[in-house]
Amino acid sequence: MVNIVPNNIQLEDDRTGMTVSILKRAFLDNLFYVQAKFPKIATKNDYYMALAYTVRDRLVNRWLNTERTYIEKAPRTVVYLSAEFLLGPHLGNNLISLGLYNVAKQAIEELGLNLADLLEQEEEPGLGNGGLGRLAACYIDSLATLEIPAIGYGIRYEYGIFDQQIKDGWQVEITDKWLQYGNPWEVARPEASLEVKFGGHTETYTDEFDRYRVRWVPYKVVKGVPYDTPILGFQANTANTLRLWKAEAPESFDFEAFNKGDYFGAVHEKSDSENITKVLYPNDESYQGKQLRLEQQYFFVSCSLQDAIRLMKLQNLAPERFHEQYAIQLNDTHPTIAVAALMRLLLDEYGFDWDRAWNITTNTFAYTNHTLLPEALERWPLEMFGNLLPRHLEIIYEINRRFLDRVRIKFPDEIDRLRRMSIIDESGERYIRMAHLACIGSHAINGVAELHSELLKKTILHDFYEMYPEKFTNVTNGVTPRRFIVLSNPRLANLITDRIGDGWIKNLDELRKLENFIEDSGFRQEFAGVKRAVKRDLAEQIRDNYGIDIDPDSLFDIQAKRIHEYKRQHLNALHIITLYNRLKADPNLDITPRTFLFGGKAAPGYYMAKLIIKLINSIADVVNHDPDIRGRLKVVFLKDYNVKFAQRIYPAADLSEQISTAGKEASGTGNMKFSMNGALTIGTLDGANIEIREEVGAENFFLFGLTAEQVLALKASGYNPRDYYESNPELKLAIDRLDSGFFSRGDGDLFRPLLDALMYQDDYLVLADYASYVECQDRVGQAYRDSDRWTRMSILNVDRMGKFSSDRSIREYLQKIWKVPPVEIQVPEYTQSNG
Ligand code: GL7
Repeated sequence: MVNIVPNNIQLEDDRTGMTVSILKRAFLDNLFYVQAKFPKIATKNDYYMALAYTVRDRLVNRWLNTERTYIEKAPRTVVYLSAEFLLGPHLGNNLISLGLYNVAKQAIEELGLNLADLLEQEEEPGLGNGGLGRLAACYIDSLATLEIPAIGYGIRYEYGIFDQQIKDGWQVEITDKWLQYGNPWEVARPEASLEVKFGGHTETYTDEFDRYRVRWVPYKVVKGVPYDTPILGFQANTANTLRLWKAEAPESFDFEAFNKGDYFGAVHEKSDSENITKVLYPNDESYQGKQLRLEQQYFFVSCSLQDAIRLMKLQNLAPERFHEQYAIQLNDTHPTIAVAALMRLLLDEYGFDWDRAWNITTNTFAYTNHTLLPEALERWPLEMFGNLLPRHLEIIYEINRRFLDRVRIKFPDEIDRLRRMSIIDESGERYIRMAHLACIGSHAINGVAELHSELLKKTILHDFYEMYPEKFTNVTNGVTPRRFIVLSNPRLANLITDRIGDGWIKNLDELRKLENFIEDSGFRQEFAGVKRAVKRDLAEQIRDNYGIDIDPDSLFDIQAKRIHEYKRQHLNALHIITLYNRLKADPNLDITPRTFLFGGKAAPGYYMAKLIIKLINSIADVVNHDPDIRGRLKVVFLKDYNVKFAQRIYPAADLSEQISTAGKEASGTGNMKFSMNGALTIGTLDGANIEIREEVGAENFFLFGLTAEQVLALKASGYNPRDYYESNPELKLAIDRLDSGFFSRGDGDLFRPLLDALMYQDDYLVLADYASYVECQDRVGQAYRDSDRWTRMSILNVDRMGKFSSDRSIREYLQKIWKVPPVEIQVPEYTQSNG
């Protein structure tokens, strides 16, 4: 582990010191006083908890001083509103940020324990589905590291993303009880609870100044209880807060109902309220128009806005300065109800007139779009929406009325444009279109990679681009190198630091200094040695967990991400079948040995994605056991892919599969994490792949497939997937073998739905891209044989990843959208009188 000696931190005493002996003492104290265990009877989890509290104790001083500074100085603040934060385990990350990793390791070892074991013990907070939620986690890491005043607001789901098991090759979902052994990183703040209203109706009245006002009379009220988690910057004193809201009933009993004898009803209502934050919706890139989901969204948004205003009161700031105080980012449309919610607060609770309220609102919000997939664009049935949020519906009508007046003026006589742009979709059953509300209520709109931002302007948000071209911008995604290199790949981090110092961790562009070492064969050997060692570790883990032997010298070809047809895990599968078929035809064929690893969850209701998992496992069954193959191909579907496991996967990859249909993957972020760890990419010109290829150089990237434009043109010209099947013998054989039941013990029907979709529809152009993909994979196989050349390409991938640090993304948001300056946090010595 890189030994980072904090040079600007002054808060050691005999309780919170950072030396080995003080840490040992503190650890044992926490085991005794917090976990109430002697070492003799302590479980591994007790030890984990004791260490977690020991680390947390060393964070609190920074955290409280950050909070205090923000209250005293009232600096402009970023608010990141996100329904998902896919944080991953905290312990290792906090050890690194504090510069405590090596000392803690030694302390733990001197106590006869093993740090890796304790790190493994942590249940990760899986409060997100995939890239979008993980992005939010990377962004709050960078905000703290860059010393930006920021608050993350979200939902404290009692059950995060489900745990995935595989039974007979199929995915089975298990509830994620991540809180069952306690969460040492959060602090409940019940004293700061707030109330959220739902349902009911509105009334008008005239206030004491004879003004017409509206009052919302709700049907029910739910309590929002904040749980705070410190988010510590790397080598910084800033510890920002992630505040997640839990729903509770306002009173433990409804006494009226109780007195009437309806005990059951009263208790039932309590559990009803608590349902709101019970579980994360496990859909990625699609929404279900479920009322509970809308309740979740409104619940956390309402709590967060009220909380932000309350903080302003503590800072002696009036609500009319809201937009000066806060830059609020809407992480996709999930929190977009905030536009109407802030309007309602300003109009109804604070008595502002419309124009003033609207000016504040639109200057506050900015909207990030994360997908072009139509099935992900949130729309709420109007009636459901109105029943749940009657006052917000009225406000949305008024926003829409005023907005359409402006459209009419800018584009006279264009009825169809009005229909297209209206917040209300009236083409059939009526819906509220959340993306339209987000565009109208925000002063900035961005996509998450260059191509994606361009496509937004050309396609789904084209009308809004014509209406407000000045609002549109791009901010290409980034990922934190702290978690995804320093923590997950310590061998690589040490090698880099050994050559260029540790400045790269905070300034990833410094990785370019590695180029000076590319002609140094000693360096290249060490670099290759790191990869080999990491692959060996993973191979060992796979042997222990799956009983499958994989060859660490084979090419590790990895696709790890949510399972989705547009991400085309089945294209990868067709390639595996093709290699298998070649070996069956000629068992002595000289091919590059490969290990294909897959990881990823399917949305529980997404049948085709689940069938793809079954397909991969079925292929694995045949390929791994066929003696003709002689171990030259291995296929493993790694169950329960999550952040913790991702941290092991990225460092071990030789080849990163980024093979989505061009135009479908908004950005991707796994692509960046793989590349940072020295994997070469096989990819389409999609999302951030394009920018990765620009950075690393075309010669260090394996490109294949149709471009986004060609995809559209092919579809427009009448795409017939069967033609590709008929004209490509290898493709035909691969599909025929699936169709014949060869990979499913004779059951020719098993994969029929998937094959039918490919042969008759193929929305994602799997067959159209097959030949190009296989040809490109052949080049990959060849290239891997020249291991020195491969190592050079791999080094250049690491070297040129500076752009993809989330620090760069955050700087762009700050510059283009948020305009929030950093605030340095002073941390005085801890003394009893502090506070
Ligand atoms: C996503 C995109 O699919 C992904 O390409 C992007 O990297 C990520 C973060 O911007 O956002 N959009 C989306 O709805 N999900 C994503 O992961 C779930």
